[in-house]
Amino acid sequence: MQSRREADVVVLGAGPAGLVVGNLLQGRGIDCVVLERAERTHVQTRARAGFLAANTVRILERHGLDEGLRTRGRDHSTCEFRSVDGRFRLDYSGLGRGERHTVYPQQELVSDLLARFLDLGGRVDFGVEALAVHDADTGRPSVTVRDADGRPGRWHARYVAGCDGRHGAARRSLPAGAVRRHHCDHGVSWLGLLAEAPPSLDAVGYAVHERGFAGHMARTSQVTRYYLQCERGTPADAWSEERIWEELELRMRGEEYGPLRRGRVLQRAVVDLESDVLEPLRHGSLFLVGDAAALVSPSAAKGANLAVLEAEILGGALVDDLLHHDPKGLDAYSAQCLSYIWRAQEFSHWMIRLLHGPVGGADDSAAFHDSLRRARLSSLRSSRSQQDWFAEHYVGI
Ligand code: RFL
Repeated sequence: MQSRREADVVVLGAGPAGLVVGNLLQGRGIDCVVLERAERTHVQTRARAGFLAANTVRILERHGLDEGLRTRGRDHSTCEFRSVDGRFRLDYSGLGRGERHTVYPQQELVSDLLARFLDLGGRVDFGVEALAVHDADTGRPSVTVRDADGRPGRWHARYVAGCDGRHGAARRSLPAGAVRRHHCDHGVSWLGLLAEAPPSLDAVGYAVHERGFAGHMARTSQVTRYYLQCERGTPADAWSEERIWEELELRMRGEEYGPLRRGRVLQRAVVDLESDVLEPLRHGSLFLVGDAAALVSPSAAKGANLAVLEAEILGGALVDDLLHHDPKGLDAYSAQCLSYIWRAQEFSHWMIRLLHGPVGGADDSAAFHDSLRRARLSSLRSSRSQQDWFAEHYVGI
């Protein structure tokens, strides 16, 4: 027997996107529910992003969702590039629009958003998996679910906010031909690591090396994220901790610029650098938000920032429609978000070409592309206008 449940807005997924939408709706008294496949502890401990753009911080501030990041987040405004041509630093708070990042781990942001939503009286059903969105082309969509006890259920709504990521039910429920998927596989993979070690430099470190890219990103005073470019298909556990640190040391040129501060590897995962964009982001009463709308490769740390921005736009538009019968925001949602998404994609793509050599082979074309990459780094090092452009896009969204 399926129990019948209703809300004005059913939000799929309790990530940054779903919880910002939920907070905006709940804060205005709109009847909504968040359905989340995972358990609460999993959602609150999933370490992913860490660099929040200035605009993300402003959005969270605007809606009173910034208390944790204001007290525990740390300002960050320097990145350092290392390559065969030496190293240089950019303090981007003095370039472009003069903005900074706030370093605040995604799991902490999610925990804050969740706590606030629950304080406002919001409802999150954990352990409930959305299976499919039905009748999105009507004004009365529904969502079939598998409840925490394994039983089937069905939610009815006026709108569904699909914030359930890249492999969620929202994407799967789009009828063939309704939405176009633009996809790009960058042919590059990263071994993403979280190490129980203090940061090794007071900057984001990007090392361009003939053995492949290596990256260093602060998270907290005791935990640092590292990335190592690896061959496609490498299992996450293929490298011993010793090999990981040796490879990081080598690619980051520790001998020349100072050794890395080592520690236990707490988490590892291989990420294939891929990007995609769905177009349009609305199908009737179903809206795609965050990673469900577009996957941005982590090369420029844009994913969580876009998720928050799109969630604010959708949340505001739903409030206008449901409380003031003004559908203009919902009508404009897709085009407005797509313009931000494509700009973020363009910059992430540029970063990928800045940080990685040609994949596969050492033929003439590979050598040509490698020289282009060196030229790109060289103009970033020496041209003020290039640095301003970089800063604006690096920290902006
Ligand atoms: P999320 O965070 O994936 O949340 C989706 C939620 O939906 C749930 N879910 C379902 N619930 C119900 N029914 C279903 N059928 C469901 N299917 C899924 C999931 O359990 C989950 O809780 O998506 P959202 O909210 O769109 O947020 C997107 C961001 O999480 C993502 O873009 C970023 O983490 C990307 N990213 C980074 N972004 C940044 O802005 N800055 C960074 O520094 C940064 N670093 C990263 C990253 C992503 C990484 N990975 C995972 C590739 C570093 C890494 C390693």
